Amino acid sequence: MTKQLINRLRQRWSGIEPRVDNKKQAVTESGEAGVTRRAVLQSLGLAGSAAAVASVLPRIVGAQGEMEGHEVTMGPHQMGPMVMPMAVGEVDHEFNGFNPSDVVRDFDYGTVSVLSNGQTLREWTLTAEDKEIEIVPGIRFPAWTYNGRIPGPTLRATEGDRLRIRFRNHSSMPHTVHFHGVHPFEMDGVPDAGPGSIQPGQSFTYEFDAEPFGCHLYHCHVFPLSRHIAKGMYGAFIVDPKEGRPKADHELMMMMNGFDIDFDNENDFYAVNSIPFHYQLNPIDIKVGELVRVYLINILEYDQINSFHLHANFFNYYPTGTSLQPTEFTDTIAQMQAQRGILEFRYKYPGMFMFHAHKTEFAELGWNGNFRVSP
Ligand SMILES: [Cu+2]
Repeated sequence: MTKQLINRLRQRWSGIEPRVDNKKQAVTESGEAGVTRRAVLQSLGLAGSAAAVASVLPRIVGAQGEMEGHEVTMGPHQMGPMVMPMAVGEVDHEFNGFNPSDVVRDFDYGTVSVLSNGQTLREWTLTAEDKEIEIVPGIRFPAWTYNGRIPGPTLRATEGDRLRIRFRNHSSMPHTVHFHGVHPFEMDGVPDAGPGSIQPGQSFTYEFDAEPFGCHLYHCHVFPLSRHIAKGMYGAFIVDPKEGRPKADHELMMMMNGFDIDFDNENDFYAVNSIPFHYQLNPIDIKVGELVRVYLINILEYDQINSFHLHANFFNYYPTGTSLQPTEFTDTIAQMQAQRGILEFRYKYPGMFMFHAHKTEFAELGWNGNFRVSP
């Protein structure tokens, strides 16, 4: 159905022919689901509004569509024909207040002090805010955020640290912060624990010790949970082992997510760190032989499973990051929602290497990036 929407809008405003055959399209268009989506779009003023959608859809071009009488789309690097579609143009990162090229390397260690018992204390402030985010050029999504960004700040600590997270709700809706990890009941951040849902204008300070070490996450746990997560209320929570991990040349946080821009409980775009195609348009620079460590988390709502595939390479995989020994040496892993893990790899050859969901529909709708490996 996502493709139907994209195809219909592509056809209406860009003149590009649909990617599916007419017979199949006719059948699906008469289906209930297609009607529903169209009705929703019309109710949102999108279906007939050139302003809202025309400005973006022509920029979403597909290799397959382009090959039906046009040249194959090339990536910005011009290293060869792209086998995935790509977005042309950038979103307004300044308007959004965050750029995925920064988010991927942005680890927030908090304000650090030492308690009288010698324990390290880390303090953060998380503020819930309603905010519009430009997801693809021309389409702004009415998001709910932590600190005005999606994902929220990547909170990073060491096992055994005391964590103090002041949560302020400046949003129009009740929210919480639910951490994955070990903590007392009243710190669980669900509506029936401790302070419960934090109402607009209220605040609460969550405090607990960081355990166990691993690659974790936090998210709002107010119901309807799917809506609170799909609107953008989540972030990474990384706990390093006391003895640390081997020094890596690059540490990257990748949160696999998506956006349901017409609120029909189906995703319309997919991404790592929120902006579809961002790392395809802005490759991540690494060098041959360097150790790359990726903290990978799937927060995707509505779809049952997500995946990560690395081109021309294999990686060691540490599920949930809770062991220093990898369990798998592979080039593709799958994660359900909230499943996460750590990937480690080095590139043997220079070049432009893709990484993407191996649920290829997700890749075609934005979850696609590149590592630019230099000698
Ligand atoms: Cu919420």
